[in-house]
This record gives sequence, C-alpha cells and structure tokens, in this order.
Amino acid sequence: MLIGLQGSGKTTTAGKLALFLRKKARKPLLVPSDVYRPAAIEQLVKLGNQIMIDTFTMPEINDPLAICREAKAYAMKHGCDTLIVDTAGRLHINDEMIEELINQKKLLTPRETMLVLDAMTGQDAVNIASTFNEKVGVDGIILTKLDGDTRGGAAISIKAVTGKPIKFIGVGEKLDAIEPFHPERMASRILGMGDIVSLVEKAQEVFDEKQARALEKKIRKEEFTLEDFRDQIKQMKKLGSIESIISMFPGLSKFRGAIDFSQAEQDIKKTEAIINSMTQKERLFPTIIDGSRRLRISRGSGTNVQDVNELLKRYMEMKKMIKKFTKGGIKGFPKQLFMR
Ligand SMILES: Nc1nc2c(ncn2[C@@H]2O[C@H](COP(=O)(O)OP(=O)(O)OP(=O)(O)O)[C@@H](O)[C@H]2O)c(=O)[nH]1
Ligand SMILES: [Mg+2]
Repeated sequence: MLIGLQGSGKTTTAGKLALFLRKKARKPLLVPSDVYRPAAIEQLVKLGNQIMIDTFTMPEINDPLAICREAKAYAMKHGCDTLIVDTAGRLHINDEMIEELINQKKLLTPRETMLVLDAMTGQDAVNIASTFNEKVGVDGIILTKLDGDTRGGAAISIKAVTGKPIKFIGVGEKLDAIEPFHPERMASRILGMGDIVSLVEKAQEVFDEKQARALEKKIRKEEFTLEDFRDQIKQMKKLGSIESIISMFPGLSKFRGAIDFSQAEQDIKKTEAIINSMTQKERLFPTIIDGSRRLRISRGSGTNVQDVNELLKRYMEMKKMIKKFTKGGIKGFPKQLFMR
C-alpha cells in the first residue's frame, strides 16, 4: 500500500515497483484506489499497459474500500502474488484522509505500508513522515525525485525521527528509474557534492571584515604589496588545506584526483618563506630587489633564485591585472572579490 501527499510520486512509484517485482519473477497486480481525482485511475491503467502488467479497475465504483476488497479477491483468483495499492493523495494531511487510509489498511492488512515522499520537500519531509507514521503506521519509505537538484539530506533525519527504513529511491520519471536504497551511496551524495555553505560560514569566521576593507582600499589605490600578499596567504591558510577547501565546492571534488595537493601546499609554504625572508622595505617596494638581494632572499628562505624570480614575476603580473580591473572599470571589482 502506497501512501503520501499529492504529487509525491505514488502512482509513478506503483508502476516502478510493479516492473521491479516482475523482473524478480513476481506477479503483481496494480490497484488504483484514488477515486477522487479525475483520470487518476486512468493514469495507473496507462502505466500498467506500458509495462504489460494487470491493473484492477471497477468502473462506476467510487468506494476505495470496495475496490481494495474486490482487488484482493481478483488477485487470489488470478494467481497474482502481490497487490500494489495506489491511494489518493491530499494536499495536506487531514483527518478524512487519515481515516480512509486506516480503513484501507485494516481491510488490506498489507505486508508493507510504504510512505512515498518527495525528496524536494527537504526537511518538511521529516514532519510529513512522522505524522503519517504516527497516524497510519508506516513500514518503510520511498524517497522520490532524487534525480533533481536535491541532495537528499532529509533522508538522514527521516530515518532518525521515524525509525523507519528508506527502502527505495526514485531517480527519474521513467518506470525503471527506481533503486533499492543504499545508505552509503546517499552519504557520499550528501557529503561528496561539496558544501559551499560550510565554506562560506568558515570564510565568514576566518576573514576579518576590517582587514578586508583595508585591503580593498589598497587595491583601489594600487598599493597591493607583497606584505598584503602574505597576509592573504595567511588568511587562506586559516580556511584549511587546499584539498579541504576544494572539497567544499560543489562539482570540484571530481577533480580532486587530478590535483597534486601536497605540491600546491609546498608551493604556498615556499611563497611564504620567500616573502618572510625579505626586508620590510623590499616587501613594500619590490622593484628594489636586484640580483644580490634575490640571492640573499633565496638563501634565507631555503629556496633558489629561480623561485624568487618566479614569485616576483607572479606578483608583478597580479599587480598588472589588478590595475587593469580597477582602471578598466569592471563594475564593482574588486569589491565583489573581497566583500559580501
Ligand atoms: N524526476 C522525477 N519525477 C518523478 C519521480 N517520481 C515521480 N515523478 C513525477 O512526479 C509527478 C507526480 O507523480 P505521481 O506519481 O502522479 O504522484 P502522485 O503521488 O501519484 O500524485 P497524486 O495522485 O496527485 O497524489 C509526475 O510528473 C511524475 O512523473 C522521480 O523519481 N523523479
Ligand atoms: Mg497518483
């Protein structure tokens, strides 16, 4: 018996389950019992026809209980081993709906009462699930529309709150788009898709707004020095390792294997060491850094002159770019970059 709110995917799931069971050599019978919405029964008949599975109908009868009773008798007679009963959805849970479901359940004594939940409802799904579970009693949950943008985080709460297992997930409109639920896959879906929200929260924690505003001013005046550059690196480091930052960007985690993080961390360390080996004057006026200064800096930082050259080149390029942006008038830049 499939229960759930309007549009959650009960009828589609009925068709999906029928196909799923038939593949396992079972003989299901589809039973539409939504006598309220016009064409609701027709919808399931159509799905049944698509997959050549029997759908039980009683034209002219608009009593869900009568339909269930007769469907049971029909199934016995025709050797069907599983009834899949589609029930009427309602916009909100109301007493009338609950009473009807309780009566249907009494009459059918279903092996499984499955609550069909739309994953897109987010955390609301938790309230819906606990109400249905308290009032009607639920054996398992089918979470639909997981092919959409939703990450399905509600899955964890639903299980925790109701104590009832998620048995299947719906991953598309087609009738073969159903999968048994695998908690570990859901976990990696929830975690692996990145967590931009935590990244933003962390950045807010770590970055000092005053400092950011001061930096913005400097950039506008083209006073972005190597000292500021070093401060930026320090702040970035407070956010965590490059790998952990990358992993928080949705969609970037798949590139994780392609990036040599230890190399990147090393480069950052090197950059910091080089800047640390400079005098303050050199950091503020890098143009004074001639050959002999470069040699001294490289020795002081345990790097070689090439590394120092490379860093200075990168810094000059960055300055040029900043100049372009501030002069060229990309609107709001670099405000967008440093301010929220
Ligand atoms: N993308 C996607 N769409 C789905 C899924 N399951 C159902 N749908 C779509 O959701 C819509 C509603 O599905 P129905 O099966 O009619 O929902 P219902 O619960 O029977 O609705 P009522 O009978 O009105 O209560 C349809 O357009 C389905 O194609 C799914 O797993 N993924
Ligand atoms: Mg329906």
